[in-house]
Amino acid sequence: MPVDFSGTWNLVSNDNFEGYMTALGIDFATRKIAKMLKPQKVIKQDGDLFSIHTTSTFRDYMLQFKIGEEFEEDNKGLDNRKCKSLVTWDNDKLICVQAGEKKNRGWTHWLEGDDLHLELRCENQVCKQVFKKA
Ligand code: VLZ
Repeated sequence: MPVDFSGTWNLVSNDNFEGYMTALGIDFATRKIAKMLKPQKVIKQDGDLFSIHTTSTFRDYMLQFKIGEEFEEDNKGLDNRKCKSLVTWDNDKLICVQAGEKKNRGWTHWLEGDDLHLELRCENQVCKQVFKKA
């Protein structure tokens, strides 16, 4: 296993979350609230099994998956569009492809020093988030 993402992580920067949410078709009022949030991620990594729990004062999102095993993702509370998701390793990066109605949808997690990085992609928009260990 290349790296361990396990832990509780607090958002410290969030670049172009607005663009990402707009690409997902999130309405204006929801975007206004969501872009003020400082979500926390609780990641549990046990071999090939992961859970990523993103929590905030407004909404929570829970994801569980196994590396290399495609699953149906409902994106409940986000854009509510179903997609087929697949998470794989690319060296020390965790890459998720979310195949569905939206082109180029997915995300990448990696560690840089003590920080957790996340790139969220949808269509031509890229959101860049950085988290620090709680
Ligand atoms: O994260 O795909 O760590 O799912 C934001 C909740 C959750 C705040 C964003 C409410 C999920 C937003 C990002 C209302 C529109 C994401 C994956 C990678 C795991």
